[in-house]
Amino acid sequence: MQTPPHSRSRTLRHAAYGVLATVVGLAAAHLVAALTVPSASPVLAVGSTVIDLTPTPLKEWAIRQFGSADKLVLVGSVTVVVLLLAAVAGIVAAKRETVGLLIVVGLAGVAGVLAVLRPGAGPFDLVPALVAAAVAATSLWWLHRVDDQGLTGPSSGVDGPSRRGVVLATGGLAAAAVAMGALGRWVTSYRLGGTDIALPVATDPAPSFPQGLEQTYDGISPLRTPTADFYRVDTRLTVPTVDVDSWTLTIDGDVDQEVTLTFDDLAAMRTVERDITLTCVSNEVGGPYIGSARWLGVPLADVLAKAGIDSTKADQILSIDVDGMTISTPLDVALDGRDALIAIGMNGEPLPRTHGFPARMVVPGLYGFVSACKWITKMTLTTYDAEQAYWTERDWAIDAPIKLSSRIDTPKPLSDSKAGTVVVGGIAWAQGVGIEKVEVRIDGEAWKPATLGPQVTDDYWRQWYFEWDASPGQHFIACRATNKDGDVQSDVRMTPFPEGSSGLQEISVNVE
Ligand SMILES: Nc1nc2c(c(=O)[nH]1)N[C@H]1C(S)=C(S)[C@@H](COP(=O)(O)O)O[C@H]1N2
Ligand SMILES: [Mo]
Repeated sequence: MQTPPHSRSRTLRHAAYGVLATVVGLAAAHLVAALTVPSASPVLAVGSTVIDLTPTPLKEWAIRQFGSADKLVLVGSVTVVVLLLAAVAGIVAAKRETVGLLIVVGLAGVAGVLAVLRPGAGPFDLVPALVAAAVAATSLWWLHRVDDQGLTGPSSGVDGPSRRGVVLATGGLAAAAVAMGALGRWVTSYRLGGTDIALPVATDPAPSFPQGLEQTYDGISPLRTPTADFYRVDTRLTVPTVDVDSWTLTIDGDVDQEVTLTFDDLAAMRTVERDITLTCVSNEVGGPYIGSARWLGVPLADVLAKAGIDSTKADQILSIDVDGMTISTPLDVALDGRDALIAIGMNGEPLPRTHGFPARMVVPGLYGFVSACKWITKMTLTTYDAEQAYWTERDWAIDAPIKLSSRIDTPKPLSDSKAGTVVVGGIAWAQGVGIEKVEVRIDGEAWKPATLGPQVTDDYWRQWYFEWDASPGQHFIACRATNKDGDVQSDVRMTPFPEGSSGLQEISVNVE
């Protein structure tokens, strides 16, 4: 049996009502989320959950297929599925209004549940979904009233419902959706500084990343530091908000010609992906100011070459951030072949604002205060005699290689453990050289070798663990690292000032 044409157009019309009502609801929710909890916007909450649940091989496939557009493809697919269901809701609502409305509310409900289940979410994360449900259901209900009125009202005719009424209602709702969506986007980018830029696919990608020991042994730092947990050290009280469209990076001073690059210029250059461990000079032995990430960036040498530095007399790169903060880097060290980068990506995302959006320097093997300039906007080729950076003026060292060191992550100092096998574990680092060996010492006795975790790169920390047969009582645990050159971590205690701490970490624990 063939569907009569007017019935088919009626079905299509109601499907469109369902889609429109849902879009209006999502837009309203997006705006409310932008003003409260941006990540609780239904599309994002569902999208993030899908990303988290996507198995790694599928994720890697998507990244290979779509490159940096993978998130776009994902959010797009989620949207398509939601809108198909919304169309079904619209069609159902034409016959059984309550059921249709319930489907719309149910869709929003799923988003709400997912938003509340997100890590770190609170009850407020439910609000955008509630708004979506209310606005979408009300819109659909209202569209039905307009549609009915058109059908039975004075102007109804061969064309079906009052064209004017329906056109005005749908047009008005569509305009409201666009306005709320755009406003929500603007508010979010205003509040977050708009770091949602597309990154280039690395010309030279890093190899696949091994599984870390943290999968097996609780308490050891994850092999890759989640961006949200990455230590942050800078002189700022508030984080700079940089508009990527007007941001530029200038190379000047003792160069052949001054050069200014836009973000797009930079992103269009050869990009490399590198696993590198950053360390802060203020880290005490055993301290927290160390983190490891996968960085995407342009080799620093390529950036400097744009300005031409073959004949430079400079011995220093003086980096300047968007607020005039200065950080110096020894030029010969930066150019000695190590993977010095102007980084624009961290762990597969644009740099977060706290870590230097849109671009920062990363130099493996140098403490952050003489290399890792965040929010970088200028590199001046100059000499240490002519100009001094912020920390140089405060008498910190100018050439500050990261010292070979190690840290006990578990057990925690002064914690209680049960007698029997206790896993002692942590990390060790020797950027540029690599870790050869980590040893553990219990109660001042002989050093015993720990088992090392996977090797990532020599610029990356190494996890380790040691199975200790613990007897009741108070015990002291120490660790020390040896690098691939055979150098053993120094037991000479030095303070972070002026060139980084040294010494061995030794903790006391209680065994019951
Ligand atoms: N603009 C700017 N960049 C900066 C700093 C700063 O204060 N301002 N601090 C530096 C220091 S001391 C370190 S250890 C690293 C820390 O980088 P992170 O906050 O991304 O971990 O950034 C470096 N870059
Ligand atoms: Mo630092």
